[in-house]
Amino acid sequence: MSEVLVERPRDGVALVRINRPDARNALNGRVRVLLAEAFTDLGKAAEVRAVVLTGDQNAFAAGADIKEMAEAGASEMLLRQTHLLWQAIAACPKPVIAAVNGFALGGGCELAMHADIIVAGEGAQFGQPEIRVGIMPGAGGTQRLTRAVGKFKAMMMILTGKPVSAREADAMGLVSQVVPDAEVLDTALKTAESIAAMPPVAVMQIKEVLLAGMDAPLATALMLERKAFQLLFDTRDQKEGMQAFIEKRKPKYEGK
Ligand code: CO8
Repeated sequence: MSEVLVERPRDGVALVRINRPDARNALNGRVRVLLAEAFTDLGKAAEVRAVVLTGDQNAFAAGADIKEMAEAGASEMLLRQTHLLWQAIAACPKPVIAAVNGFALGGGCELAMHADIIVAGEGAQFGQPEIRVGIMPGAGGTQRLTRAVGKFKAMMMILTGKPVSAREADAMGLVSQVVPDAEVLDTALKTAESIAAMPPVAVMQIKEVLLAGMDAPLATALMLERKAFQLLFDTRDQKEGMQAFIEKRKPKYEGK
């Protein structure tokens, strides 16, 4: 069976499942290629409006595959060009919801942070333990984690390698929602389904502006927001949404 499974469990929703249970879903090269391909395809598929990314009950992903890196040299790591594979996930224009049970460590925590929303089970653990195997985060951990939780929590996690519980992650702003372990996937799918029912152009503009704006000066970010807001007035879905409100009926969005 493939190490990454792609399903369409609900209307407008794709489910991407990492499937290496015997290795705690460690991200080997093959998994990363398959994830990049899946997100590239789903990003282009018009009928897909939201994506849920998950692992299994024990692990979302326990990091990059240590056995594949242990003997590598610096130039070999450079030539693997893995940042291009991560970029394919980051560039997905559709909202991505990480459904996290169990371990989200190292590259697994970084993968979860590529998502737009993180639903965590009560037993989930988030951490950047790379320091314990002689390295440091290499797929955005020093940057995305710091942007999410601030310098002091990020330094604590990355310098000690100690994982935090789902509740601690929630308190520091690293996850969107904590639910009982058994409800993680269903909660993520329901959230994806509700986003999939929203006007898709507005959804994509919100994701693009929010992420691009985080890295821009405030005035530039506000301009990005204004332009995207204005652009939406050229969509049929804006006319439909407002007309439906006025006529007190449910809107029917077309994605145009
Ligand atoms: N890589 C390779 N194999 C792994 C990994 C991993 N990250 N994690 C678990 N496994 C394997 C184990 O080796 C074991 O295999 P085997 O049965 O053949 O011995 C199997 O999965 C089950 O693991 P455990 O027996 O250890 O299971 P436990 O439930 O007792 O423990 C843990 C689970 C706590 C997750 C433990 O396995 C662990 O500590 N794993 C390593 C976590 C870690 O250090 N992650 C960071 C890796 S480095 C990284 O992610 C760098 C990212 C940089 C970006 C990428 C750029 C290329």
